[in-house]
This record gives sequence, structure tokens and C-alpha cells, in this order.
Amino acid sequence: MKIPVLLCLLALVPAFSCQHQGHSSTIAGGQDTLVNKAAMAAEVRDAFIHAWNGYVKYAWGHDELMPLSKQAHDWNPHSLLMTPVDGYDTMILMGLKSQADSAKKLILDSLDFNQDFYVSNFETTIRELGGLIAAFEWDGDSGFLKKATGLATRLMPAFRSPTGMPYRYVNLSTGATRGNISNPAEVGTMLIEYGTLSRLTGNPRYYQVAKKAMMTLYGRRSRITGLVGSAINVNNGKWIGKESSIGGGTDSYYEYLLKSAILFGDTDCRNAWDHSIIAINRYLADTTYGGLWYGHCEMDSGKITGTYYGALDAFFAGSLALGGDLTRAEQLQASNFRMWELAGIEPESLDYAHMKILDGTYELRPENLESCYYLYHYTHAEKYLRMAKIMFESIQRYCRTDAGYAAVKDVRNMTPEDIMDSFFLAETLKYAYLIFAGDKVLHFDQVIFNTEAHPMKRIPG
Ligand code: DMJ
Repeated sequence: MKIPVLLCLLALVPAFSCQHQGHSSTIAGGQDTLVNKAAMAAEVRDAFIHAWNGYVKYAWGHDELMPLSKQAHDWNPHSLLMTPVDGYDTMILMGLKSQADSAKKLILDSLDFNQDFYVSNFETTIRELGGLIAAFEWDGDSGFLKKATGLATRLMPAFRSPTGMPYRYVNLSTGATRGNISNPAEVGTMLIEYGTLSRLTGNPRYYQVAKKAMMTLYGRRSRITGLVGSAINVNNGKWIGKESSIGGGTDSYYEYLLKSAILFGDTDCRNAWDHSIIAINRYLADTTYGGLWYGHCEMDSGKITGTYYGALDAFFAGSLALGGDLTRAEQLQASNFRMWELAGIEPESLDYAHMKILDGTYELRPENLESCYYLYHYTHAEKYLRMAKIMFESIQRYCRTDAGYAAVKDVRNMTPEDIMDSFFLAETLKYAYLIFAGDKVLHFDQVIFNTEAHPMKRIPG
């Protein structure tokens, strides 16, 4: 019974065939030999070592490696060691002892947050604060917690707005703020980090400010649809952009409602997620064009404004799975993989109504592999191992350089770009590794990942 049904489905769903060069079998079919998980985990680990070696050789002490020019890039006038901080817990999980030792020494000896410049509150929270907290959780050295607490103290002035929703930028030395026009992701992606810090330090203040920001934003949802918009003034709580989606600028707000509900047993967050997911599926889910996608609409009317989807949206299959909706999660992951296969690597943005690439950049993003990891965890279906293998192999093929891994300027011609973002080490390679290495390395059900893939331990009570 099983095989003919599967074959029929495959005939109806061309998206499940691997079309680009080098892959002749199907994802769902059983023609391939089983994926050798141990060999794949070793390959991903080697890829991490290669990326890290490039950083060590050409960008040591800086934020990021430029993998083509073999130079260093800093986000600010002074490095905040973005790559080592973001990549540290991946080294621990991969058992890379000597790399972890040298990264740890660099971080503990020279990471200094007393800097007179403005940083993005969101990026610094998810990469630096999240990275340092996870470093403490998995390494145990209190030096990491001290750095994390020092950083949080410097970021906290960002929340001093009339509404409690944070400003986008904060000066780490003076506490001055700027950027009152923000978005759901930058307002509502703090509670995993700040809440965990409260748990670790016993100081409830961190939890309180981050939760207030998130709940204030939730309170500003449309009374008609239940959706949030794209841009909000944190001084008066008025929406400046009313386009609603699950994509960039909104994504991790929804992710954190669900994850905070699970990590902290927070009933307000649970309630907000339960209501939001109904609205998302009612107004943004789109099955008109074959498969399941999530598009854009106007937040009050629910009127569709765009059939756009992209690399960032791909995280949502994982959130659907974590939220218990495995049916939609599987459908969306099939679309995610279809997007990946369109040019051999996923684009930043796609019009799914016409399967037309709108922005061909690939920034070494993790979300597609992240969702694949969630789906494999929940289903143990071999097809997700195959998807992950294909995605990882195309990164090897198109992004690997002699100094590290490079983003792609346009996946339609695979021209490389001189960027290796820190999330490649924090997220992309971590999720790829965890798919193949499995629960022996990290028990999925015992952690919640922040949006930068830093695993926070689930502590009962
Ligand atoms: C990461 O910094 C985080 O995953 C964030 O939530 C979205 N963008 C990047 C990765 O694509």
C-alpha cells in the first residue's frame, strides 16, 4: 500500500524531486541509500573548523571574516568579537576543545562592552547576550555570566521609552538611545535572553522589561484580524507600517511568543501565541498556488498585499512543528525545500505565485536547515535527512572558499559575496550538525533555542 501511494504523491508534487545537477534521486523516495548520519556530522564539523580557521587566520579579534578579500570586518569602531561569541556554544556541542579554549580566552580577556558607540539592541541581544548566556550554560565558567550581566545592564536603557517598547539603538557607554521607529522582531525578541538571565542571576528585572515590551506590542495588534504590522513608533505605540507577515522584521516576535511560553511556562505568552497563530493561519497562510506558503496582508483588513516569501520566512515550519501543528509544518517545509531547489540555493525573496526570484541573495542563512532539524526531530523521516544533506552539500559547493564560506550575491549565477556572517557558525552549521549528530549531542526537548540558535536549558519550575 505504502509505495504506490507515495509514488502517486510524488508525481503530483514535482517540488519533491531534486532537479539541480548532481542529485538524481527524490527526497521522499526510497531510491537512495540511507543517509550516513555519522559521516555527515563529521563533514559539517569539518566545515565549521574550516570557517573558524579562516576567522583565526585573517580576522582574529574582529567581528567577522571577509572570506574573499581575506580581511576582517567590524560592525562598530571597536570589535565586540561577534564571531567567537556567536560561535562558541557550537564549538562546545561539536567537541572542538582547542578552538573553544582559544575563543574563550579571547572573549574573557578582551571583550569590553564599555564602548562609546550605538549598537543595535536586537542584534546585540540575540548574538552577544544570547551567545554569552549559552556559553555560561554549557561551559559553566562564571566569567561568561559576568560578561552577559554587564552587557544587559548596558542594553537596559533601550527600554526606557514611554511605552516600554525598546529603542532600536543604545550607546553602550552613555545609555543614550535612538531609533523610535521599530518593528515587531526588534521589540519582541528579548524575552528568551532576558528571562534566562533573570533565572541565572535571580534578578527579575530583566524578565519584567522584556516581557512588558512584548506584551505592549501584542496589545497593539489589530482588533479586527489579531495581526501585527511591520513598523511601530515606540514612543506612542502607533503603527507606521501596516503590512503584516511572518517574515523579516516580524519573524522572531512570533517565535518568541511560543518559545517563551514553553521555556518559562508563561501563560500570557501562551495565550498570545494561541491567538496569533489562529490569525496567521487565517490571513497569511496561502494554499492558492500549490503547497502552503505564508504571504503578506494589510493588518486591519486582512487584504493580501503580496505573495512574497523568502529565506527568513523558512523558520516558520519549525515554529509550526514546535507549536504542535505538524501537518502545516510538513507542508511548509516542502515549500521551503522547493524554494531551495529553485536555483540550487534558496533566494532571499521569492514571489511564490509565479515561482520568480525577487532577490537572489543568499546570506548563508540558517532558517531552512533549522526547520529541517525540527521536522526531523518530530518525524524521524529519512526525507529530512536527505533535504539537509542536499542543502549542506550545496553550501559546500557554492559558498566554500579557501578562507571560509562566502554569501552569494545572486543564486541565479552563484556570484560570491565577501561576507561570512557570524550566524553561519552560530546557527547554520549548528542546525546542520544537530540534524545528523542527533540527541546524543543535545536533547531537543531539554532546550529552547534563541533566535540565533543559542540553546537555553529548560529548567522545570
Ligand atoms: C539571525 O540573526 C537570526 O536568526 C534572526 O532571527 C534572523 N536573521 C538571522 C539569520 O538569518
